[in-house]
Amino acid sequence: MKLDTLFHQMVRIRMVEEAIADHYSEQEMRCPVHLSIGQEAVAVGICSQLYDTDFLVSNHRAHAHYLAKGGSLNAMIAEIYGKETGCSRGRGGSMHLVDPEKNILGTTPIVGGSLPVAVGSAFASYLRDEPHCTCVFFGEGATEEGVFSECLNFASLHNLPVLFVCENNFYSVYSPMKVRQSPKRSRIGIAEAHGISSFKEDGNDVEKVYHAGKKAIEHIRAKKGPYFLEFTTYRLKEHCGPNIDTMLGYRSYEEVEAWEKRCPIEKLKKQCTIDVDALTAEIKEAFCAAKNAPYPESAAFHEEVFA
Ligand SMILES: Cc1ncc(C[n+]2csc(CCOP(=O)(O)OP(=O)(O)O)c2C)c(N)n1
Ligand SMILES: [Mg+2]
Repeated sequence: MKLDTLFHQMVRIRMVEEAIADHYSEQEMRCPVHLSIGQEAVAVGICSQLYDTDFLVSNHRAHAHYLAKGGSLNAMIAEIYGKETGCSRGRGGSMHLVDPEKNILGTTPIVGGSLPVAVGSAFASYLRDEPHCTCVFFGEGATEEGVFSECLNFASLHNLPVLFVCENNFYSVYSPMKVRQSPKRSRIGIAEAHGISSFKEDGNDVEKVYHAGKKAIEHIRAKKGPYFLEFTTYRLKEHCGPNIDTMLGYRSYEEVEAWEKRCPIEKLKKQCTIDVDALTAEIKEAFCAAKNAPYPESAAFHEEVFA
């Protein structure tokens, strides 16, 4: 994989999310958005190695994962605008992204809730003797849920082809790690204790992510069982919404500034080139199409909604 290609993917995701942030105050997107600005390298470094036939499951902060796996940009933007042309027919919003053509099974906003979906998908591949890998992205907050251990245990027990990717951005909403997990608690240690091969890496360096991902995915494809990766990274915007939130005081200006300097895109700008105009045009078109698309018919609104 060429570095230019990885860079292109990261910039595309960044530009899409910046466009979402720019348009958000128009109040036409009637759903919350959790932006991945600052975290793009993890999504791109991993998904660039997945085949279309591999499965993806993700969480509330899923735009980057969905786009990096090849999910339709037009369908995602239309979904955020609540339109019938959206990937969940406008019923789900930003946190319910799905693209069956790319085996993006879905994104679920219940913290930890994507883990058993992914393990179930990997279990299906195992039962059918199919060679596909299932990759699941989750935050470090999800490792505090009981279902995390249950999923590791089940995946290890059955040697399932599942890649667990933990994006450790050090916060769950406004709560830093130090009020939630003992500093002695090791997430890769927990995976290891379940018999799962694990590795921790810098998630703001796309080449490092790529190489860690390559080793993990090769392991899974060789039927050696599940793999757990933890990447340290940082979200530069607020937990939910388009703004910066440093004024809230739960994290310092110095901390945010230090991570801005470690932005995965900035550090590659001198080495890589891309056609920004083509990306701008693609994104503009997606927003125009979404804005002009129809809302679901009110009589059909209950269709495909399970309640
Ligand atoms: C079971 C559950 N508890 C609480 C929430 C509210 N909530 C939404 S996102 C979030 C933070 C999760 O943090 P993390 O998993 O680290 O992901 P990040 O937002 O940092 O990407 C919380 C607590 C939820 N959606 N589901
Ligand atoms: Mg987090």
